[in-house]
Amino acid sequence: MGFLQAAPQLPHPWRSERLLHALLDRALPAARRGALDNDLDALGDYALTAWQRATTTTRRKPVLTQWDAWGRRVDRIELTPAWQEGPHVTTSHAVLAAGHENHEHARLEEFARVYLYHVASEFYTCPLAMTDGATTALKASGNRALIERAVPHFLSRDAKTFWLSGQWMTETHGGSDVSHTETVARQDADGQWRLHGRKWFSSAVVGEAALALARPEGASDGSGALALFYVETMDGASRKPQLVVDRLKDKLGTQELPTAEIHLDGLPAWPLGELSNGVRQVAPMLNVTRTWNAVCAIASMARAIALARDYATRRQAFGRPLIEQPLHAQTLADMQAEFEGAFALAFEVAQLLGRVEHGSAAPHEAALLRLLTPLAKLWTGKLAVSLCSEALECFGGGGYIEDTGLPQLLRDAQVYAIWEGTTNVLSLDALRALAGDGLGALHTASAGWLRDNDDMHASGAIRQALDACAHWLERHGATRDAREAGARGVALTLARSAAAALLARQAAWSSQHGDARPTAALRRFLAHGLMRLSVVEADDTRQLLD
Ligand code: MFK
Repeated sequence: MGFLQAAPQLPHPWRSERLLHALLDRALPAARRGALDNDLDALGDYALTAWQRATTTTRRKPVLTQWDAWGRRVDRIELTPAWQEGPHVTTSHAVLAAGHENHEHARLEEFARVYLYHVASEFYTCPLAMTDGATTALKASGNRALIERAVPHFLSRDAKTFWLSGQWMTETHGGSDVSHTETVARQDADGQWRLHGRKWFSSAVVGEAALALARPEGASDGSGALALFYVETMDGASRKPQLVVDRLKDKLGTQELPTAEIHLDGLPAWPLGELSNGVRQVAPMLNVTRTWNAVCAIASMARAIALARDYATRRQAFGRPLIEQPLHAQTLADMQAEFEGAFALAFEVAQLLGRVEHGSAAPHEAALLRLLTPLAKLWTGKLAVSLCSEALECFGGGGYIEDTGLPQLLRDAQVYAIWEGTTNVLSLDALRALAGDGLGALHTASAGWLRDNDDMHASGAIRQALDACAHWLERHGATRDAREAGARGVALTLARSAAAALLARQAAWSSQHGDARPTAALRRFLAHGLMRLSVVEADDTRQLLD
């Protein structure tokens, strides 16, 4: 046999994870930091084993069986091994429970686990995100009866009592604009609400509960008239007959995740609060799932870069390993710098969420969280696609071959920019946040993040980008079309500016601890530029689309 290329080896996802170690060392009190180690190490072991399994076994997809041999409707869904393990892994590592503990670092400790578990979970993290979001929305609703009934299950540390929750918003009319929601809530004579309608993307159909938007019978059109309901899907071991699984979606990626089209045929439901303003009531859930989206996006980037880096040490071309080829090394370092910025922003959102929920945030931090959540989601979603694509290219033809396990990274990454709101919808959400005090909060926060770093070039570039955004908003603020047309440019510029300031904070801390790599990441990130503002020329846009 001739030459055989050595396959890439995944380094231990926790022990080799420099950024997460440094972040936790900087952000957590020593006792809390020490207590996390075993848990994160075990999750790293799980992730490593899952990668080895994925590259040595045939990939499976979930299978829906709608009818049994005797003609009974059963809607049974067989899951992949990682999904079958999901409840045990989640509860034994207290992934969700950690995030709802009563201290300001709870969310950071939760998302450190999510980051390590995500890729191995085969997107079991999707329903976990929604369960976390449902918990948050229920708590925000103040509905004691529903909180007492559902939250102990959602936060259970025992797989036997653990429940997953879905988030049923999207219908055939669309997922971004829910104002045409057709699902109707009718009240029985005995006062029980029941949902009738069709939900078009249900990613937690194997779960035990869901939060669903529906229009109370007789309510007016539009999204303001929608109400938010809590439903349960199971009757003991069987799915309730009023919930029918029509089919599983055939998706580009996330193929282990059984996303379903479903019918609700009188499913019992309980309103969370008032019988309108359901979008406002579900917003806490959206913001939590968007944080998950950002953290999961950086987890995918980390995996792609780890494999590409390892391969670059094993693969020889033109007489030396790829890692010693200047242009290949340059490409990998560019990816690393962008990833470090995205990592810093996603985890800052996680930390802020924890502080705001715990009541220990500084006065500007609620507005900051409101702005950084869509920014982190939209930027990391896009970046995951481009970095995973670039990583595949690092393997040449091997990156295009299914059983290397690599193409799946790119297919899966595409989802981050779509679900929980597309890049454009999130850019418009950032405008909502900027209509409040988002920009002022970001100015205040950036000044704090830059305080310990004396890199005048970095602070100058960040201030210049923030001022350019403020100026752009002043100039286009009064014209809705112009403001919306340029929203993505503003959002990306703000995301990059925030990331650069966060990198500067980490660089200052790491330098004091003898590590110059974050400073190199900051320099490289700044060299890629912060400014992404759009030129808004409505006439050109019209002509180009004619
Ligand atoms: C592995 C990773 C895990 C990720 C989890 C994956 C789960 C995947 C499954 C899904 O994708 S589920 C579907 C997710 N769907 C979306 O994310 C919806 C995308 N569309 C939007 O976000 C639209 O902007 C929105 C539906 C919110 C538009 O609705 P409206 O009713 O036209 O919005 P409007 O009138 O601007 O806002 C209504 C209220 O909500 C306002 O408050 P007020 O009534 O007090 O004025 C808004 O300020 C508030 N609001 C909207 N978005 C908010 C928010 N408040 C806080 N945070 C937000 N993000």
